[in-house]
Amino acid sequence: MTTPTATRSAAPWWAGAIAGFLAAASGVAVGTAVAAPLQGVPSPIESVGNRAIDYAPPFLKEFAVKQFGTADKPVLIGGVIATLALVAIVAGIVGRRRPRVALAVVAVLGGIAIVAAAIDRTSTASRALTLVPSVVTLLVSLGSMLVLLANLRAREQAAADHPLGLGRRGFLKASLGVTALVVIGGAVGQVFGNAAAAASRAGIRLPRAAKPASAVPAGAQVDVEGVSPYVTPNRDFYRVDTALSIPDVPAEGWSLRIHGMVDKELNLSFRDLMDMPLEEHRVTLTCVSNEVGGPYVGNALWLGVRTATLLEMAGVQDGADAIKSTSADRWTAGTPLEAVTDDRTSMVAIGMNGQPLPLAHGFPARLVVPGLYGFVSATKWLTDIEVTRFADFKGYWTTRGYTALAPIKFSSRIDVPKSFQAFPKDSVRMGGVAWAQTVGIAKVELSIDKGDWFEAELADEDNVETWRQWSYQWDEATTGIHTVQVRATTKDGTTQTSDRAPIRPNGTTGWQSVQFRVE
Ligand SMILES: Nc1nc2c(c(=O)[nH]1)N[C@H]1C(S)=C(S)[C@@H](COP(=O)(O)O)O[C@H]1N2
Ligand SMILES: [Mo]
Repeated sequence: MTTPTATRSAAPWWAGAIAGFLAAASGVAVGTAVAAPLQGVPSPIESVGNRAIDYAPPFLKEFAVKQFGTADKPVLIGGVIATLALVAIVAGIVGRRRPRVALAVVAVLGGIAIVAAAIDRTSTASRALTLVPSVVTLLVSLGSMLVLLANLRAREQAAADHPLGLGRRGFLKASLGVTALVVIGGAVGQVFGNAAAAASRAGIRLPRAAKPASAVPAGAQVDVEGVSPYVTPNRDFYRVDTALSIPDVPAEGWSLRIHGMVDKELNLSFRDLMDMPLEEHRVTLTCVSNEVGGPYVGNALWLGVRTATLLEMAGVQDGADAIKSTSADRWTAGTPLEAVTDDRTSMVAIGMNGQPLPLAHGFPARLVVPGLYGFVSATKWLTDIEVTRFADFKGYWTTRGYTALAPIKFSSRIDVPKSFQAFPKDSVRMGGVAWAQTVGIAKVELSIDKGDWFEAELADEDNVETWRQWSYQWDEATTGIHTVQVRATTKDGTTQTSDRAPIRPNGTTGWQSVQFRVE
């Protein structure tokens, strides 16, 4: 026989690619749909992403935060999906001739999802329930791959050889069927989410503070367009955490356990907290990942109970030097006992700028500790405080190349000018913020074109736990391109160093400089 068909050519590669893609997509879509209504159960893609976050080397995390900022999460999810799609497509192409190889690849991918789910710290449901979506994903993907490949091969061999082969048009029909699975699964997955926490939050009316905050001093906000608002609105407040999907924690059923080296263990409900003497304080939070001049700093009005009050109720025993706080998604931070019991206003906060905490900022409750970077203090979705010793544990980031103790390095920022902003010659107005939480800012200095340092005008101080604004009007401005640099001095007389320190292990230092134009 010399006819070309004698080579028994397989189905075209693109048909195999479609089969592989659809097999993976159907499994993921159905698995996601199954996970969606199960409260506290991450979807398979999220579980794989969560594992990637925890195992990623610190430099990769720094790269991601720097390159993508708060968009690092969608980028990670996109990466997981793209990798999965690529592997599945190749498996489908190979599967035209060697279906067993394709099925084995699907089994391995599904296995990875199952293992990721089994060790996903962020799940707040039982282990068994947490495994359901990934097992479903595996089974649906295997089934889809089997049906699609059988129909591809049915084109070249007698359909009767294949119990799953539906004939010549079988592949098209099967593809359409699997596509329907993908669409329906995807749609169901979208509908649910943080439904329980959102509903809970909507139903909460915060009580008034027994000790309300003083009014913001009228002169705390400088009158320079483009400078950050003195109090950061919730929607603009920076967000940094390891949570791919925001933990869904309704206030009802939530409790805060305070235990460890205490005389009396406490278990407090959200009601219990609301019924305690609440205080209100403005505190500026800062992330260790903030580059000099960066955006990961924000100032809010927090409503909550002093941690000192709670720890006094529990009775701290001798020998303790730390608290280990844990979130609903099992993230941890270690904070010096001193910082949560001395006279700074550390609190378990339930309100932010007059509202219940936004879901992304820790609803129903979080820690706020003035003067310490968020990774050693600001636990969101807080569920557990253990009084303990630093010698006996390490917080999440401390096991990943960051220090155990991390006071905020004081800093200053230029908000105006933005890079290459143009000013008319007769109104060169600059401004920004400086912070030295728990110490206070004494002075902000500027240098233009590397000239002598001179003092900017300081806005009124609110309290030493918040940032302070500054402004400067350059009256002798000359046309052309200029550079402005900023540095702050604290009330205890230390001036910002020009030495550049990287983010890891405990925060950046250096002077910010910005180029601008005068016309
Ligand atoms: N549960 C949990 N809490 C967390 C984190 C986290 O990853 N998980 N990140 C911390 C870090 S690094 C910072 S800087 C602050 C940021 O708080 P924000 O997102 O409300 O600004 O939250 C802290 N609390
Ligand atoms: Mo952070």
